Amino acid sequence: MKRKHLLVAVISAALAMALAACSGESLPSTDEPVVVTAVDYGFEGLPERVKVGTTLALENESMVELHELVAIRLPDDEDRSIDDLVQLPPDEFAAFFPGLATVVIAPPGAEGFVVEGTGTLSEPGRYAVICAIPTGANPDEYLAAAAESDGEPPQVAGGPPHLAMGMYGEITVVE
Ligand SMILES: [Cu+2]
Repeated sequence: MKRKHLLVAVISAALAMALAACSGESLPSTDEPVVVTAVDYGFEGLPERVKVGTTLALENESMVELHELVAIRLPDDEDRSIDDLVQLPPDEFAAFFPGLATVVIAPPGAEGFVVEGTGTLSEPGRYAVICAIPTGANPDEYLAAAAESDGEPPQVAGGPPHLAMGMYGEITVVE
């Protein structure tokens, strides 16, 4: 009899957990920043969905490359995939720049610091997340140029932007 009770309890608990998993997705808390890790060349730990008010932090695990996390809110009627969007010619992709929400930049092996916005995604919607640092750019040179460029993308020597190497993703921000 006791065994049976235990079994019922275990099954009920399992069922409750399964139901919880189905009904409410568990989104990260907005109390703490969600830490995204930059590697050569990609974002790790980028959540698919977050709540409004979530702050993104960036940690750069590369020992070579400077990385950034640029979050751009896409227009509501934009339904192309992020894979399609990053293939667009640069001048067409630039049409999304007015939706720029935040930029966090992180030197090699270091934590990031915010250079645009606050790191917080405060409007619901779909966001493209990209890194546009030129491949192989000298981190110090880039940071110095960025400090003087007044918000424009700094012009420094380097190869294609990291997003062309696959360093991009997307986040959906929900109420
Ligand atoms: Cu990068």
